[in-house]
Amino acid sequence: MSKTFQLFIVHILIMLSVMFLHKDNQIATTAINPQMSAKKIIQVFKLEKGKKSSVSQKTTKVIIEESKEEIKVSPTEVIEEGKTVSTKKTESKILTYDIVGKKQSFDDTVFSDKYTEIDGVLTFRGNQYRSAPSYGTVDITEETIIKNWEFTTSTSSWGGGAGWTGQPAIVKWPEEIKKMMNLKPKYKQDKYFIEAIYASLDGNVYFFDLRTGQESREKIKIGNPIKGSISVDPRGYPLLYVGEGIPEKGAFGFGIYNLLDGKQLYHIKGNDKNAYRGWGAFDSSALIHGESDTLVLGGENGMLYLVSLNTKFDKEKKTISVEPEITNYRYKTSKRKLLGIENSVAAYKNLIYFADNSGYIQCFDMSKQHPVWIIDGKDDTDATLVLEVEGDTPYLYSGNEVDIQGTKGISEVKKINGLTGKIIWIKSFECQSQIGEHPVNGGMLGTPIIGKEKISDRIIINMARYMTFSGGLISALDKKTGDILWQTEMKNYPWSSPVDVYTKDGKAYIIQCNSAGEVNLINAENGDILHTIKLNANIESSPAIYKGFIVIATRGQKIYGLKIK
Ligand SMILES: [Ca+2]
Ligand SMILES: [Ca+2]
Repeated sequence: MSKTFQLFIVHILIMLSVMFLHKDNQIATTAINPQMSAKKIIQVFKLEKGKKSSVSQKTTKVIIEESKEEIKVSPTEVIEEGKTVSTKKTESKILTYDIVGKKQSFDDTVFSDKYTEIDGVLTFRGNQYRSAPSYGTVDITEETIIKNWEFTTSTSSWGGGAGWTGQPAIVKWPEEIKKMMNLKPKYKQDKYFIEAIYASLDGNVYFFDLRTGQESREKIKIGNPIKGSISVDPRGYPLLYVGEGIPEKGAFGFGIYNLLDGKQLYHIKGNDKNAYRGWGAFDSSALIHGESDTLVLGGENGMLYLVSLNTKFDKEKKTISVEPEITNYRYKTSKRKLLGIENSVAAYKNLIYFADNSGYIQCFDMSKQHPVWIIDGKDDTDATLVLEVEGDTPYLYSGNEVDIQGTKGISEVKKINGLTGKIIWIKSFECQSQIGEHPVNGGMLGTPIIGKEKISDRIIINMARYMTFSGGLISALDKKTGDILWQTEMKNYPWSSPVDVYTKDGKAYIIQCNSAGEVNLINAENGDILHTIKLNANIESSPAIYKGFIVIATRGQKIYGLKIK
């Protein structure tokens, strides 16, 4: 490449980012959020000549001054150098924090676009953006759902089947790994074998042949009921990560399991002297950054976990071990003081995103180990944030529950600039809630869909207890404006996340389950319900889908294998 051409490319890039940021700014001035005060945005663009590399570095400075807004978005400097995002510590007075545990560097933990090296759905919503709950395309001719198989779990104090978020993993193992594991012999030889792995409220993790529902190996007895969603190592290593939801038997926390023999390799106790809260559950589904051998996880004790796994996988000897070293980010907020991360953290490069029971949404820089921004999400926010990169900027979508607000309130769906915390738009939905000793909250508990292919202009969200006590809503919102493109009301509410599937031509369908045990197939272009089948009980958990094969559990002790036709 000639120097002139390089400069030309750099200029084009800068022009594009100027246009993009200005566009962002324009949207902000017409934002629907009534609480937003006038903002002054100063943008400074500085061009630096590349030192060694042929690619010039781009420096973008975004300073946001706010007069009245109660939560101050701090001046943020974003410098893109290769893969990492460089940030400044938030100046918000709402937050005090420190880093505890082992002092270690996570400079190499920079998530790339590709989450997993193997096929399948390996963590809650499939990737670090939490935007891939289905794998592969599907041929849809009849627009119906059929039941392939069902399996009955045992029970614990919390019953069986699965609860919220309760998404299974679906994995196509590499041949060499398959042969090492404790699978039943016939599956080791079967090159079409796909494994579905489901953690149950009964305290077990079950393994199935996706096509038949037959158990593909011995279950793993965790002991404590599991509410959250398991993760499988995205490197294809035989490692399983399981967060426990309810203390019932033995140590309570988060376990790492060896899938060669089903044995526990390591356990993190959730009730930790370093945590500000004693509740030790992990509903959050782990993210693994394979290259740097790092695990990232949210805890209901209020701490973010940054873990060097120190994995040793000897393929010759067929052994695997981990020796975790744990660093925690812990914080307190001055206003609402409810601690606990129940959502599964999202990641963009070195930035980690999560929300908490107080409703605060945060961006944390793993490299600098400081919070970058914090904003008020209005109310308890357990639904996992989803992320999409537009140009060079990650945007988040989040929605809150109706919980702290009382029996009636508003769920706000927000689009947020992931670099600055600036709110792009807000859309409000009136919902109800069951609060008190046995809460069954309304508002947003399902994780939104980031539309792709023919629905790439929209996100799909759902609402529990919408307008009425038991009602539900599923709706498509314009990514740019938050405008409602369609909305479909349901008699029964969804805690279960909607899942998007696509045909080879990019036509989009949605699977949406609800509290009456209904599984709906929905046309993603207009919200029409095309087909519904009814399972035996309330579905709180979120399905995972592999090439049209749906795996989903109910609160009624059942796990199902379904198929879209
Ligand atoms: Ca919560
Ligand atoms: Ca809640």
